[in-house]
Amino acid sequence: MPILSIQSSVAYGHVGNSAAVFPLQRLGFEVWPVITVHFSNHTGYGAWRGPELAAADVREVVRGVEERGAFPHVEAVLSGYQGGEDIGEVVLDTVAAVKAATPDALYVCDPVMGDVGAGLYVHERIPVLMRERVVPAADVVTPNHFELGVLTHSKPRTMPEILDAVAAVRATGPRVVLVTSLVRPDLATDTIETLAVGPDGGWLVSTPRLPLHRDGAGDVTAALFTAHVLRGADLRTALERTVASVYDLMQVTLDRDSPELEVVAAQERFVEPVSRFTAEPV
Ligand code: PLP
Ligand code: PXL
Repeated sequence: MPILSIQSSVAYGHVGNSAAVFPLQRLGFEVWPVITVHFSNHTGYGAWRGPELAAADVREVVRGVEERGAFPHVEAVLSGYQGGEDIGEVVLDTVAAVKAATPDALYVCDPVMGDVGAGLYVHERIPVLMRERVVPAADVVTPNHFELGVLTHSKPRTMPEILDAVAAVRATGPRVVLVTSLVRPDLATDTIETLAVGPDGGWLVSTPRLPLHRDGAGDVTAALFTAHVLRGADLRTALERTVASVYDLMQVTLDRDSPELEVVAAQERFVEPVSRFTAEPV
């Protein structure tokens, strides 16, 4: 069943829907992309061209999809980079309408706001909306370490602090929290962790930190995690498969010395990752 994916689109490179749609399709999912911005490239370059879509335009596109009688078929709504400050309201209304048609539909919110390196890179009102309205409406949220701090007004560093912050997010609504790009000061700097916490507990995966950063890795992570959850994988398996594929994608990108995630070259790795990482309970 289809995934309605509300995210940015870029012509050059791979972030937002331009990172998420193809891996989902490669895994066999039908995807209906709704775009929130149409940029030349991601904002990490410091310069880009193209419009943020007006909320009214995004709403029109969603309405047209609904008018096809399609909402009863939607298996999940996935949202990412929002662009304008009022896109959050459109996402919330879309989720409500999809859930009215399909109560079991999943809402996966990637609360894209920034990262440890760049800081906050969205309009200043977005964190408030995300914290107070959007995240509470989600079934699954996928913040990175920095965004977990923004959502909880905290700077969690140690594992107990991180688990407290995750519990605080879960208390607002979401059943599952996936935290990406965890960097703990008490851990070797060449290690990166990914944490998944659900109703039955939490799992942590450690991987080597590859010497590159590429925007869009979080978007691919959220997409793959959504796919594995929809396929019925338990939390641990969904986490392990997601991390293995993203690690492979980073490795392929590094091998090719590419400025952008090599989502096409790495396509087999979404289906059959080469790496294997084992999650430990936390
Ligand atoms: N996720 C995984 C599983 C990784 O191995 C890496 C880099 O090695 C990243 C993400 C990249 O992290 P970031 O986007 O925080 O630089
Ligand atoms: O990867 C997050 C993201 C999504 N969409 C756009 C971006 C970024 C990060 O910079 O610029 C347009």
